[in-house]
Amino acid sequence: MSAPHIPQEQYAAVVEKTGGQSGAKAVLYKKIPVQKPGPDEVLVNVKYSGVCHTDLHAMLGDWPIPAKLPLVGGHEGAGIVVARGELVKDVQIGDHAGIKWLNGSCLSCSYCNNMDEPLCGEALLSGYTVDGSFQQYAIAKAAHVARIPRECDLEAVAPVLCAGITVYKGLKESGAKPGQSVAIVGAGGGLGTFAIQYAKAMGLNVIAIDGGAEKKGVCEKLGASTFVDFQSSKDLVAEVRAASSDRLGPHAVLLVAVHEKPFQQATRYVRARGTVVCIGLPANATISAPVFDTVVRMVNIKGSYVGNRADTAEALEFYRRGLIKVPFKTVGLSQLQDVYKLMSEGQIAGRYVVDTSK
Ligand code: 8ID
Ligand code: ZN
Repeated sequence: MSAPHIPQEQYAAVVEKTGGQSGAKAVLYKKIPVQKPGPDEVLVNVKYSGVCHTDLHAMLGDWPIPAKLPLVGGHEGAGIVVARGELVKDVQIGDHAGIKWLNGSCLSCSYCNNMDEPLCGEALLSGYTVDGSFQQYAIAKAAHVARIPRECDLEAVAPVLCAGITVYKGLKESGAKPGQSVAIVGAGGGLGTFAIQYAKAMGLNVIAIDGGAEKKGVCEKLGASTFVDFQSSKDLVAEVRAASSDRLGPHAVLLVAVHEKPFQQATRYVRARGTVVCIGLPANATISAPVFDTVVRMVNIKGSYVGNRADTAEALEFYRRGLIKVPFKTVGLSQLQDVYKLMSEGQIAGRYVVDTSK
């Protein structure tokens, strides 16, 4: 096979300044140079990339750690390997591969050794500390690049690379077992819709919480047994409790919303001995719960952060087996700004994917 042609320049969506408004011109669609992979890296010709709320947080400067500038965001990039460094042996030119949030890690610290590589102090983050997948050619460490099975459609599989992996890991962290109930908060959004599908595939009963008729329709279609509307509910805590089969509340709660309030509510409706898993990352938010209640109801509150390489392979395998189907819309990379606008207004049911060729 002849070596793929790699151009000198490519189109990318570039953020030059964080902390501004999500309005016009926050993202520039322009040509930038194509980088060369280092010895342990691969260059992926990104075909499609999902748009995660994390990309919007990065652009707005919502979080306490600074993003690189100028920044090419994106961490749900699905494409084809077109070049590799001289040390890379197990990824071939032509392989289908994914640029995910964890772009690289040291592979030798205590966290990496124990399969907790997202906790590595040297972790490189796609679309945050290194350029990500909102460009036609992106780099990742070969050890971390996701191996996408050939039969998976690159457009539809792209959002699995963050949304899918993250909620799959969160559900495992929740300890919920087949037949038990899980409440998914923010269920109509990107992570939420994937969470409904993974939870269903794992044999869980899903209580979906989000707002509005469109999200209700999507959540029910994906398999939620109950939808609780946070915008119109008179007593959300009572409604969520009542939705579990024995009315004692869900065994687990997956928080993927981008507001602080639901983080405070969840500890009130989770059942005794249940687990609240925090995944969403609203700006400047804290989580607090009454100590008395937490103790005497033995409530477990924890965080969950993306997934390791094994979680990545497992989440992709659920997708390959046809168990995960989530609605998505595709637009050109040049329209990323419009996607951010809809996202900041809470208007997206499911995920948006950008096509890097347009
Ligand atoms: O590893 C991680 N922990 C990780 C990985 C990936 C993403 C964390 N995240 C974070 C993102 O940074 C973001 O903060 O998860 C959050 C959700 O990302 P997303 O799913 O990409 O966002 P979205 O598509 O905008 O969905 C958010 C949903 O929350 C609903 C909205 O209506 C929307 O559907 N929502 C809100 I805002 N407030 C709500 C409330 N009070 C609510 N749903 C229920 N109750
Ligand atoms: Zn993400």
